[in-house]
Amino acid sequence: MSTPPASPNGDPIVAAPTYLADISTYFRPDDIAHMAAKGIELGTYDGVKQNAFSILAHTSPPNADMPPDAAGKWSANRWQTFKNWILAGYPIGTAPTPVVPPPAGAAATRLRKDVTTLTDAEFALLTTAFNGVMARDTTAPDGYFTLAGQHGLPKAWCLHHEDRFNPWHRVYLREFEDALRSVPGCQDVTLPYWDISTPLPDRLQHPPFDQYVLPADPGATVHPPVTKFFPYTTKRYSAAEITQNIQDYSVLEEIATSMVQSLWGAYNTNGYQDFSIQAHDNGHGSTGETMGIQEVSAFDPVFWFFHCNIDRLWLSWQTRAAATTLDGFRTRLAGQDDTWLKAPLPPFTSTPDQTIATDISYDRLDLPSAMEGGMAGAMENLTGSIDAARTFSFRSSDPVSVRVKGINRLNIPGSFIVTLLADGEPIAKRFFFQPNDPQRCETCRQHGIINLDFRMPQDRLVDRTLSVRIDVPGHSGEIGTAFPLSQAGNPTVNARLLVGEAQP
Ligand SMILES: [Cu+2]
Repeated sequence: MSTPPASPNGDPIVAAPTYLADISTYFRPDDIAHMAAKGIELGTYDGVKQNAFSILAHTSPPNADMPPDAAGKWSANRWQTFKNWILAGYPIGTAPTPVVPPPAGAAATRLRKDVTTLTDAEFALLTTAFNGVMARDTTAPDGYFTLAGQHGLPKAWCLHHEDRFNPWHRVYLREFEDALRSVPGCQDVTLPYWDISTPLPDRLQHPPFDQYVLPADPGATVHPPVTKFFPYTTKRYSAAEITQNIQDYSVLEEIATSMVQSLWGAYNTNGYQDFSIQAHDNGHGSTGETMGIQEVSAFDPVFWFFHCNIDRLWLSWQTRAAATTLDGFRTRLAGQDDTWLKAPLPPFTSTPDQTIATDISYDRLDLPSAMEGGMAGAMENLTGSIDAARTFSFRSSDPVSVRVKGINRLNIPGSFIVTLLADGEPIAKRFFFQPNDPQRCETCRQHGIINLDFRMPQDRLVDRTLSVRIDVPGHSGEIGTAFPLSQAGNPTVNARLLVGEAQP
């Protein structure tokens, strides 16, 4: 695998380069931003392919005029690799799974598996580990009650709907996994995942994974105290209901859309994490009443398996996007603010930049084969549009992107559901996951105005009257009175066709 060096002078010639493993790392965020200003897209597979011969001409040593700075000039080897890529027919490839050596003295890389594929012996050990952590005292720092309480009540450290969402949860899962491994005999246990594209595994429907009875009041120590969660037993939907909800909330479509994003994006800007966060929120809302309530969601044991899958999906995207190293990851920011990479992840001591290259691995990543269906491995870049100088088209098969924009979530008391209606009939819905009192949550206040994106075939929208409804489950009944839009910031609805390159 290749990691972009500080200077390209040390590049070896790669005989069979691919876009994801090699070529995509050659364009620095500054290069991408600089050329984007001139209408040349270097941050995507399609953009680099379209401009390949021009890039070759401008980067040719020793008289290259691009990149403009001397330090960034391509070596003869890099230039030859780029030429090899053109000659090979622009292969996209799949970036290799990173092999990160474990820290000195540490155990081998942790391999996390699909919970349904654990052997009976492995599953028995996992059960022992969960029982062990759950049996610890409510005040033990490595006990289940304390660990789950870091997410919602009473600590509410969790970060959602912002850049640090995926990094924070990666560290959190590791801390939980460390606790499982501290149970005697369980030192090799790793946290498995529930692949949400498959039904809720039977293994998660029996003790100790089916529910958790809170042994103490998680709201007693907050100010003012929150009294509604004690006594409390976590509640989950049936496996059949979950499957239906996942479909109704378009969770798998949102995951698929997240995977083809070429940029990381910022929250509320199209990019990987925007769709990843939406898929996450909708997955929470699909899984259970408890999973839909931020204050207590982490107490439901399914939370850990669900989030392990979210982390697996993130690593899948990182791998597809050649973003498993910090340098590679930075190219996916394409000039956006990166100060968050050094921001804290309380209560943990690590920072987001330290979570990018991880020694966690998974038995399976979601890597659609680049060969299958030709362009299946291509990524889309929605932050821009297509140059007018190129040809483009609207195809009747292209989906429409509908954005419900400007929802003031701070006035909404808890997680809520936004339903899109056509001629008064619901055609799509999205779940938004947040605390019951978002005004008191600092990160919620910083991102108080939010957008929700829907994608759907044009024929579901054309010639129909669109409207939006907001419901707050647990308040005035699930299908009860809608939340007044005037109190939710009077959101607007924007629809646009996704413009495609004209096919030759
Ligand atoms: Cu979550």
